[in-house]
Order: sequence, then C-alpha cells, then structure tokens
Amino acid sequence: MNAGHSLPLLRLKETVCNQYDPYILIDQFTKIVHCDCDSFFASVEIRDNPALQGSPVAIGGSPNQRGVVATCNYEARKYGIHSAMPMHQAVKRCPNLHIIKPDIAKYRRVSRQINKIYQEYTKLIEPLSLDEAFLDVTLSQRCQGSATMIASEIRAEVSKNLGITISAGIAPNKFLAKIASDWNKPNGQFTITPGQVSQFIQKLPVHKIFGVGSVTAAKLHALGIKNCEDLQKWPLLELTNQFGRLGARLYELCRGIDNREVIPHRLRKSVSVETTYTNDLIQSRHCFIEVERLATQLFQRIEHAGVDQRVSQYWLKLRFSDFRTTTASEACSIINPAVFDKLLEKAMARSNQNIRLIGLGVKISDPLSTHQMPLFKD
Ligand code: TTP
Ligand code: MG
Repeated sequence: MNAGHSLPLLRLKETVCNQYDPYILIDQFTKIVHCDCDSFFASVEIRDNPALQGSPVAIGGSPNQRGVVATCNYEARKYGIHSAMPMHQAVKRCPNLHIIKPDIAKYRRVSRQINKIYQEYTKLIEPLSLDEAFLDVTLSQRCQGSATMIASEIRAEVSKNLGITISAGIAPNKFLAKIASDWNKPNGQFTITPGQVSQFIQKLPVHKIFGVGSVTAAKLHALGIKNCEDLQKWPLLELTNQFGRLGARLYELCRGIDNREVIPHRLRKSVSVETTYTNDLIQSRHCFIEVERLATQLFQRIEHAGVDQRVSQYWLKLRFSDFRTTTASEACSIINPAVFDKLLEKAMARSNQNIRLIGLGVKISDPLSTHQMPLFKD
C-alpha cells in the first residue's frame, strides 16, 4: 500500500504568532498521532490464550523469586495492581491472578507488525518503546487527510489484523498528543484540535507536563502552581530563575507549545557531556561538585532528547594529566544521579594524577529491540 505521501517531505508548515508572546510561534497545522497499545504484554498473551479473557492477568516474574509486575490487564488493575509492583503483593491483592512470564521476543515481533501498519499511513514514525510511537501525519493523504480518521483506521486495522487494542491521541504536537492518548484509555482516542489547545491546557495538572517529575511537581505546588492556568501567570524570567532551562520549557508547554519534531527511526545511541579544564583538577571533593554540575546538564539533554525512558547504562570518563583515559560504567535504567558519584570514586581510584577532563554519558537502548523498564528487582 501507499504511505499517502513520498519522501523527502517538504514540510509545509505555517506558523502564527502566539497571543502571549510574539516571539513564540505556534505550529498550527502539524498533525501528530500518539499511539499507545493497551496493557501491551498482557493483551498479546490474552490474544494467544483467549481462555484468559475476562480474568485478571499479570505479566512478570514469579512472586517467590522477587518478581515484579511488568504489566497487567485492566481486570487486574481493578485490584490496584500496577506495573513495577512486587508480584507477591499483587497476588495478595488478587489471589486468583494469572501470572505469565514475559516473552519479549514475541512482543517485539508484534511491535514490528504494528509498525508495518503505521507505515501505510506515514513514514514519519518515531517509536518510543515496544508499544508506543509518534506518527506525523501532517502530509498524509489517507482518510482525506483527517488525523482523527487516520487514528481511528489504524486502531481498527491493528485490532482486526493483530488482535491488539490501541489508544490514540491526536493533536498539533507531541506533548499534547501523548496526553490525549491517555484521555480515553483503554481502546479509545481523543483529539485536541489547534483551536481547542488553549482551553484544554488550562486545567491540565502540572504533573502531566513532560519533564515534570515528582521533585519539580512538589516545587511547583509549593509555589501555589497546580495547573497550567496557574503556570501561565508566571513570566518567563521568573520561571527561568526558579527552574533554570526547564523554566523556559514550562513557559511553552503550559501554553500547549511544543516544537519537537517527530524523528523517524531515531538512531541516537547515547547522550553525553564533557569538560576539559584549563587547570587540571586535584582529586578532591571539588571533583564531585563538578560531576554534579555536569550531571545536571546531562539530564537536561536526556530530557530534551525525550529518551529518559530508554537509558540503559551510565558511564563516566576521566582523562588524567598524563593523558591516560579511563572509563567506568554501570548498567542502570532509571535516572539516578548518585550513580555518577560511585563511578567517579571508581575511576579516580585508578590513578593519583590530576584530572584534565571529565565526561558523563548514558547509553540509550533501541526502542524496538529492548525493553524500557526492568522486569525484576535486583
Ligand atoms: P505501558 O504502555 O506503560 O503500559 P501498558 O501498555 O501495559 O498499559 P497501558 O498503556 O494500557 O496503560 O508499557 C508498555 C509495556 O511495557 C507493558 O505492557 C509492559 C512493559 N512495562 C514493563 O515491563 N515495566 C514497567 O514498569 C512498565 C511501565 C511497562
Ligand atoms: Mg501501553
């Protein structure tokens, strides 16, 4: 089948001035669809064993071996079971829970099949994980160019051919499309048209904003900022004073502005930062402060690249005065700045020379070949 348009694409984007700030241009006509499969691993298993339909099902490790829940179907969620919960706790909540060991190779296969269906609508697909992807359908001619109808047709196709339900969000940008796909989950979709953005965004709680974790959310709450309407009252300068670079991002996002492009087949394998010092650093407490400073920069880059869910390894590089270079690394899939302290200690122990360069980085896993979260506790 035809993808609806051919590459290379000429992006015929039109922009209008934002009413709040004439320097911010809103991309009015981009059409993004965010697709997120419902209880993905569980849906695949139930599809392959329909006798499980209607029963509570969890995918994950054994309750006796410190297994955790990777995911569970919506029946199991009624018992309060959720991803990352220890399996023994899940069984306590729901003694007749069906537990199935994950079969990642199978989920990867299904993920590729889903991707093939997406490709019939657009080539601009950015997979985020095995069950999630952004599709830029701005120039797609399928469904008379209606992104809402494209989403609906994709969901119907995937359900008919692969037996998996998808929820979709349709919006003028990635940030809003991702929020919208959650709005009518499971097996639903929600559209935010450009004209609905400013009304939709007002009541959105700040913790729903991309990049706002629990620490930033707590800080915002302490400042009396609960939703985007509250946040919109803060001038750009004050937000950057309070939150640094994130402040500028908050200023845009709380107005529904997000100019990130859909990057097809993202090849980013790592994110890193490094500094070479004019005067070599003596091995001391000061090096830890430097590492902390670099880690802040690194995490901002990771966030900006939208790959925080796919970090798979941390590394720290030191170059000593004698130009010898050493690297220490550790597998880690969650954002945890403390890991760099440990790596610094390890790397410094390898030489007593002064330090001329510090580099920090993370490896990013391929969204279609590995999984985003650990399945088992240590
Ligand atoms: P999600 O899309 O977060 O969850 P889901 O698809 O199971 O449920 P829904 O989208 O309907 O809320 O994650 C996709 C898959 O990733 C999920 O099926 C299992 C896996 N996963 C883990 O292994 N561990 C985790 O902590 C999470 C959140 C997901
Ligand atoms: Mg999902």
